[in-house]
Amino acid sequence: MTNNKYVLDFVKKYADLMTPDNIVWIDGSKQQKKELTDIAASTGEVIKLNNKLLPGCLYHRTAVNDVARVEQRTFICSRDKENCGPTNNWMDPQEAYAKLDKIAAGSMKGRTMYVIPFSMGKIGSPFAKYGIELTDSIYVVLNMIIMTRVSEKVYDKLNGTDNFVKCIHGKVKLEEENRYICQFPEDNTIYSINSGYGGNVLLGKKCFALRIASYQGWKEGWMAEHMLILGVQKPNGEVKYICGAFPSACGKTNLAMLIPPETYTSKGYKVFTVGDDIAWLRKGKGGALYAINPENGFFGVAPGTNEKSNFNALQSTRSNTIFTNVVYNPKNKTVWWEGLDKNPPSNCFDWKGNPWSGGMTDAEGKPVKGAHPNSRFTAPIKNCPCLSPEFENPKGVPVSAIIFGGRRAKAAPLVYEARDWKHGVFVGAIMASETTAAASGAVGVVRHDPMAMLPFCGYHMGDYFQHWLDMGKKLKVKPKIFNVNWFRTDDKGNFIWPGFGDNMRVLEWILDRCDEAVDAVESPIGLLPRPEDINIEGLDLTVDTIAGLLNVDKATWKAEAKDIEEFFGKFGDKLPKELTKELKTLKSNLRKA
Ligand code: SAT
Ligand code: MN
Repeated sequence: MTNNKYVLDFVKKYADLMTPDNIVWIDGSKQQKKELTDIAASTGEVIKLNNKLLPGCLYHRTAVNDVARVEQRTFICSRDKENCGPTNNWMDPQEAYAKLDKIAAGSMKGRTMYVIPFSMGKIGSPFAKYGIELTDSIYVVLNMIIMTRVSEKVYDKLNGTDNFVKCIHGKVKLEEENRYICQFPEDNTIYSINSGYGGNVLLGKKCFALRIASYQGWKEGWMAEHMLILGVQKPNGEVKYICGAFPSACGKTNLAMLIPPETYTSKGYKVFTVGDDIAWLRKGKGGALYAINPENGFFGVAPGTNEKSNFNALQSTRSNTIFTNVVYNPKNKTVWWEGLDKNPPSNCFDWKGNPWSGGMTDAEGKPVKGAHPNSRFTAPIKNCPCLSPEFENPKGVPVSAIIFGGRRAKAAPLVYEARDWKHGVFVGAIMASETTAAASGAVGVVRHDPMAMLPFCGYHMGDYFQHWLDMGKKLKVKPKIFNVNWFRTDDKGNFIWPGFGDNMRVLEWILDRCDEAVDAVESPIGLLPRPEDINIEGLDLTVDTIAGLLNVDKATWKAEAKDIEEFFGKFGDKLPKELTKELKTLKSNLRKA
């Protein structure tokens, strides 16, 4: 425990409001984790899985109405509405506290409140930020122990100050209509009620490490981004690091852990994972950009993960992992999800807890899915076979390239490079992607998602764009910026590019560009590879197919430019003039082309 006055006051304030029967201070010890697991197993909150096949693994189901982030119920409660910006929902902070307090009052009666001290980033690192989460869910405690560094050492690091993010979570009654995920950037506070789903309740993740941290980074001169971090080791032993921003459920985890095709591994190429979801970036040695992954685990999408698609992710889940909303097989106490293998089990229970067998169909003859499309695994990062030896480096890793990407059936080519940092910020700002099951709402609708931060930016996105431009001015060595799209489809709707490990072929071109080892060709939207410079050795594709994947269709991009203009219009005076200029350049390039 601690005698930090601010921590004690914080705990007391919410204990007085929510009136739990007990308060348990989480210390990060193995013993306490075991005790809590036993309690959760005895109440059915979790099921212990087969200790031989999946040692230390647990199974959990959320409520059926509580399976993804809820963006329409997520609020940025800045004092001035203007600072929230046009892309976030706003609530007045006083109104929000009053509203949530009223709903949460007395809600922990008969329950226990857990106090979780945690660090985002290695404890003591110059990047690290600390938080205390209050929750009435053991599932949340067990997940936080995997996803963050939970330890009493955090109290020492606070050194008697209130320099921690106050995170309040209560399940209350899991009511959809009273579900609120509120961020108070000026108060370093997060308040989340009526949910039990990961992204809404593991408050170190999106709420802190992106929404609150993006605001802190804006004020303090660094950046919090929705990015994976990977290292590519070349045959000469040199390792280069790449950060990649993609919307949720667009393959960040797969890219972060990719296994290069044989033509690369035989030459000695290797890929290392530093992070799969969040990067904190600062100017470091020599004026270069350095990145850390502030998390300590993976909260990955289960469906589609298998030996072939992502061997390293699957390996990461073989011990001490929590599976949420997948299929439970009571026969051998294991789990299954769509795409794990071609042998779905029988006599199981689906993510809703209903009897389920592989091959089951509904009244209309459609297959019944056993796992929810946004079902997840929470796995310790240390389990990852390709974890970078630099993962714990408190100074982070130097970033050579930044890639932006989304799911686009047509518009975006396989890869293109921004002409310079300013143009790169524009390329990130015009990102758009088809929506996925990671958030509630329609799936497959194209929406603007600048830098994949649309649901995660804790302040006005116009100021966020300006912050990107300002960071570029500060850096002496700027990473090159690229855009990729693995998801172009043919007329029948099939993906043209094989993706997964073969994305290494695109990374190679990107790294060659960083080393000035290959030329590029100008296009209206940026610099493109020559089709023959994408290595297709061992692939069932021709140079012509690559040329098609790199095609920039003028009519499509003219429509895109119109759409961007409309989107940019939302930001009014806060849109940096550099971006207006870049849009002008794009339009004039398209006219001239
Ligand atoms: O649900 S999370 O926000 O934690 C994961 C995601 O949507 O990227
Ligand atoms: Mn994410």
